[in-house]
Parts: sequence; structure tokens; C-alpha cells
Amino acid sequence: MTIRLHRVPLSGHAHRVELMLSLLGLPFETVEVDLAGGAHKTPTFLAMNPFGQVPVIEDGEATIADSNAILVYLASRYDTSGRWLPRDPLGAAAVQRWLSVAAGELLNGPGLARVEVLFKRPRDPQRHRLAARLFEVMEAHLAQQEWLAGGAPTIADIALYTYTAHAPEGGVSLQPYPQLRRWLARIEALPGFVGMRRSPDAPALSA
Ligand SMILES: N[C@@H](CCC(=O)N[C@@H](CS)C(=O)NCC(=O)O)C(=O)O
Repeated sequence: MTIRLHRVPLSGHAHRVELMLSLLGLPFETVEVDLAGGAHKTPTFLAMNPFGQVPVIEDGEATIADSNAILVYLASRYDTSGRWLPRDPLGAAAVQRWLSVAAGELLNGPGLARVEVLFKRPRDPQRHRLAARLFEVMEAHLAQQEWLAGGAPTIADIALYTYTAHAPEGGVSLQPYPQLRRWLARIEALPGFVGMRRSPDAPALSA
């Protein structure tokens, strides 16, 4: 059964789902949603996600919205090894902690700094302060362990990857964070890794 991923190519939320699908080796097809044309606010789309946002997946009879919820679903349903979403109490809590960071600090800092640049919106300096605080915390954490939620990659790493890797597109440099850059490289070396398209006039990702 082919999974349908409703997405836009420059959405890091959608990319984290595409990356997980690819790492799990699952067959999927992408459905491009015309956000500029308001396709995500039509009754058909709102029936899949009342918040009117990508990503959404359709997997047979199941429709799931929200990138982190989709990562939980994919790992729970398809990862027979159980390594992407640990079930033990401490492992599960460690993953959930970083999923919250992905929906909070990561989005509100580097994620929205990138949106401001890409869509030429007014700049809020608070985005860069949040990004610096987040990346300092991640840098210290990754000096202690190779992956965010323990000794092996989990959906926590996938949830945090895209908007961290693409932070330079929002003018947030990754140069001060060598541990962070090594962690990005470890994710990029995973079998099945696929990157997200860069914005055409964005700065180099290594900036
Ligand atoms: N919590 C949601 C956030 C998704 C989100 O912000 N999607 C953006 C694109 S990156 C979107 O669809 N924006 C259109 C809108 O909000 O109208 C998730 O993790 O999937």
C-alpha cells in the first residue's frame, strides 16, 4: 500500500515526514498542496486536518495530521525493530521531550526566522535569541551523547533535523556549534537519508 504525503517542498514539517518514510523504506507518493492558492483551507483538506496545515498522510483507511504525530504513527506501525520510538518509560520520555522542543523552540526560533527570510516578512530579533539558546542546549547535550534521545537514532533526531540543518536559510549560522554539525552529518549518513530542497536564494547550509 502506497502512503500519500500531502506536503509543500519547502516545509520542514513535511520534510521530517518524508525523511522518516524514506529511512523506513516505505513506499510513498507526494501530493503537492497549493498553499498560495489556499488549497489547505478547502473543505476537502480541512476534513483531513481541521487546522489546515501540511503535512498530512493517508495510509489506507488512516488519515494522520501533524508531523510529530505522523512520526509516532510511522515508527509505531512500521518499525519492527522498535529502535525509532523506544517503549521503555525513560526512553519514551526522552523522545517526547525533544518532540516538544521541535514544536516549540525549534519552530519559534530557527524555523520562523527562516520563514521571515523566505517569505520576506518583518524580522523579529527574538527568533535569533531563541535559536541561539536552543542550539547552545543541543550543543551541550550532543557533547554527551551521539543522538538526542540516547545511544541510537530515534524520531527525536528526525523531528529536530530539518529546521536545524536549514537554519542558515534564516540567517542563523551553525558555525559556532561543531557538535550540532557532526550530529547533522550523522543523520545525513543514515541509509535512506533524503534532504530537503534549499530555497533558491538561501545561504549555504554550512554557513
Ligand atoms: N504542528 C504542525 C505544524 C505544521 C505547519 O506549521 N505547517 C505549515 C507549513 S510548514 C502550514 O501548513 N502552514 C499553512 C497555514 O498554517 O496556513 C505539524 O507539526 O505538522
